Amino acid sequence: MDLAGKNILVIGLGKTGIASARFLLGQGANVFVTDAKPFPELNEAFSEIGTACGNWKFCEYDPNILTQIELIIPSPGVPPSNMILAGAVEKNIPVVSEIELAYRFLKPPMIAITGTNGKTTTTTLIGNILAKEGKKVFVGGNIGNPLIGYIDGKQEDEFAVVEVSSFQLQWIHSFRPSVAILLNTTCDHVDYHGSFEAYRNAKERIFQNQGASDLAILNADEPRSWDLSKNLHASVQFFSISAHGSRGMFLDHNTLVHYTTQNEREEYPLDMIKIPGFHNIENVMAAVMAARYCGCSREGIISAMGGFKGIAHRIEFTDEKNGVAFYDDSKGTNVGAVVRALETFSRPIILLLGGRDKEGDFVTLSTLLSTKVKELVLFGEARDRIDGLIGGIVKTTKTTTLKEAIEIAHRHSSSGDIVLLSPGCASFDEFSNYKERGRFFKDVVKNL
Ligand code: UMA
Repeated sequence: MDLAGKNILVIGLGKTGIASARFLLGQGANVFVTDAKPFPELNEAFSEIGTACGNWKFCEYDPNILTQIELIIPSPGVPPSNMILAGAVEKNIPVVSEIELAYRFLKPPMIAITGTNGKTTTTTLIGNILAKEGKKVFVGGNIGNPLIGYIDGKQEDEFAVVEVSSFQLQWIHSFRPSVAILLNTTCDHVDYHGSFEAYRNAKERIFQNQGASDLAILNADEPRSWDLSKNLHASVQFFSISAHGSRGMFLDHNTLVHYTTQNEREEYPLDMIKIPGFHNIENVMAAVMAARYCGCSREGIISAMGGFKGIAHRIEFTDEKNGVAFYDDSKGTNVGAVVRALETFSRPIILLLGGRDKEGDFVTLSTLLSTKVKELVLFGEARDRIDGLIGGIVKTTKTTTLKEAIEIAHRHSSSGDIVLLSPGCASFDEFSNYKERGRFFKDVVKNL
C-alpha cells in the first residue's frame, strides 16, 4: 500500500490517532488530524505527533474538510454515525481502521481475539504461553497499545497476538488473522453500533477474509456459532463447557478434552486453571487451541497455565475486611460481564452496579439477582434506569458516587459476604477509564 503523497485524515487524537499519524508521516503521507476536543486540550497529542518528521496539519472538526481527503483512519471510539465519517461514506472516500492499515504492513502471523468479554484475559494468556515456549511474541491492540505502533518498529517477533474490538473490525477490508477467536457475543456497545445486530456483524468480520490455511475458533455454546461456522473458509474448532463434540475443546468433568486440528485426542487437567469462573475455562480453551496451532506443546501449555493468575480489574480479589471479600471487576462494563462475575461466586453478593449507561439489558440479570445477590447498590448516571428495570428484585439502595456505593456496601455487609464491583456500565461519568475506576475502588476499600 503506497501512502506517500496521499492526503489522509486521522480522526481522534488518542492512542490510536497519535500512533497512526506518526506511522503515516513515516510513510510520507500528507497527514490531516482532527478531534472533537477543543484545540487547547490537544497540545499533548500535538507534541507527540510533532516529534515525528513530515507534513501534518490540524483541521476543524467538520465534514467540509473532506474535499481534500483521499483516505480516512478513524479512531476506534469514533462511531459510524459521526458526521465526518458518515460524510466520507456518502462521498465514497475510503475509510480504513487502524488495525486494517497495520495489517497491510504486518510481518508476523497474527492471532486475533475478539468477543464481548474475555478478550484481554485470552490475549494475555496466549501471549504468556507463546513466550513461555520461547517464542518471540508481540501482544497488543485494543488491550492498550495500538498495532500500528508495532508496525512502526522492527517487527522481529514470530507471532503478533492482537486483541481487536468491534469498533476496530467495523472498518476492515483485507484484515486476515491466521488464527481468529470469537469468544462470545452478548449485548454491548449498542450506543455506538446502533443495534445488537450491527455490533455482532462487526465482531463476526474477524473471520471474513480467512482462508483454508487459517483457524477460526468459536464458542459452541452460542447457537449463532453453528450457522456462522457453515459460512467460514477457515478450518473451524469449537470450545464448549456444556457439550462434548469432536472438533475442538470440551469440558468433561475435571478434564479438558482437545481434538486437535490433526484429529489427535489430548487431555488437560481442569485444575491447571488458577483463575476463577466458568467464563475463564472458556477463555483458557480458546487460548490452548490457538497456542497448540502455533506449535506450543501440551506440557508447555500446562506449565504456563499454572503461572497465570489473571488480570487486574477482572473479578480481581482486592481485600478482605472482617470476613467480607471485596472484588474489583471494573472491566465488567456490560451486562454479559456482570452475568459472568455473578456466576463465579457461591457466597451472598452485594453488587455495585452503575456508571455511564451503555443501554445494557439489565433485565437479563433478574434470575441471577434473586439467586445470588443479597443487595444491589446502584450509583452513577445509570442508577435510575437500572432501578427502573431491576430495582426491588432484591434490596436496592441508590446513591450518587462510587465511593458512597462502596461505603454503603461495606456498612450493609456481614462476614461471609462478597462485595462485588461489576458495574455493567462505562466509567466515564466519574473516571477517565475503567482502570482508574478499579484503582479507585481498591483505594477506597483499603481505607475502609
Ligand atoms: N474522538 C473524536 N470523535 C469521536 C470520538 C472520539 O474526536 O466521535 C476523539 C476523542 O476526543 C479523543 C480520541 O478520539 O481525543 C480518543 O480516541 P479513542 O476513543 O478511539 O481512544 P484511543 O485512545 O485511541 O483508544 C483506543 C481504544 N478505545 C476505544 O475503543 C474507545 C482503546 O480501547 C484501545 O486500548 C486503544 O485504542 C489501543 O488500541 C479501550 C476500550 O475501552 C480500552 N475499548 C473498548 C472495549 O474494550 O470494550 C472497545
